[in-house]
Amino acid sequence: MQIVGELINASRKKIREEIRNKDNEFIVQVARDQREAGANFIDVNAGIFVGQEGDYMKWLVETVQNNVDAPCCIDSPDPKVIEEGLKVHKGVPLVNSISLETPRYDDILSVIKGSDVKIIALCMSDEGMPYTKDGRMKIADKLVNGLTANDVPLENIYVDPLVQPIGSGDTLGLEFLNTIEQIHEEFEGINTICGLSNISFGLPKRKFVNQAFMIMAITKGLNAAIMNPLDQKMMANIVVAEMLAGKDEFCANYMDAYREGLLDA
Ligand code: THG
Repeated sequence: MQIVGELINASRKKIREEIRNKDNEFIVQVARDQREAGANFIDVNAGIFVGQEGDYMKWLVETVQNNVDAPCCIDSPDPKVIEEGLKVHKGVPLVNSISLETPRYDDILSVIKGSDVKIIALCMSDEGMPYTKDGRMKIADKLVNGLTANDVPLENIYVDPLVQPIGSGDTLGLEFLNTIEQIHEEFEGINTICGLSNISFGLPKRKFVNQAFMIMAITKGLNAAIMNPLDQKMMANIVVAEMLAGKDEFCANYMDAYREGLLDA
């Protein structure tokens, strides 16, 4: 599982204040904690700062990368903001995200064309959010084919079928899970990703819902997630579920995690 630490997101009250204050120390600590807990990418999102989002994005990428050795997940629907983040980013970032919406599709494509970035392909179009597997696959097919036609290799594409709250429809969990399965069947070597905690929106005790959903998604082949890596039970579940799903030769990762005390949560 490739883990994208979600905590540096301006929709969170404390983070919003510390971004507004440009409090280096606080942001660096949140980045460092997530990295040490096992995050492979640090998500940075300044989405609520309309008009200044690009400036804050630049500051976030620099602040994180000057202090923590990790690539960022540059999280914005605005191509201009992504461009600002890319200007200062070192190494290979994860761009979050392209979708089929106009003009986002063309604009993001022109920002990333010719570079070797990794990119999230979000299953959203001008018709809005798809609810069924078929609706999601129609968008996913167009996005993946469009990206590969523009020389983005499958290994750099992360399809996000868009997790929607289970509280808003009984079958939304299954439609998502079946989409993950079909994407891996159709495109060998591609990645799938999601904003995991969307599933539990509006429910109490969200951690349990998120943890169970992660295990179910691993059985369908999910191999990346935007999530809270500081949830130790979640991190332990991932190691176990991947072993049980046949992704851990000789149980080596499981035994490493055991020795490192990661299964004591
Ligand atoms: N897909 C893609 N990108 C995404 C999402 C997605 N980026 C944003 C989001 N969804 C994933 N990131 C977060 C970040 C933080 C929180 C949830 C998702 C979070 N939520 C608490 C809540 O909702 O209760 C906030 C509480 C607080 O203020 O701390 O922390 O789906 N490609």
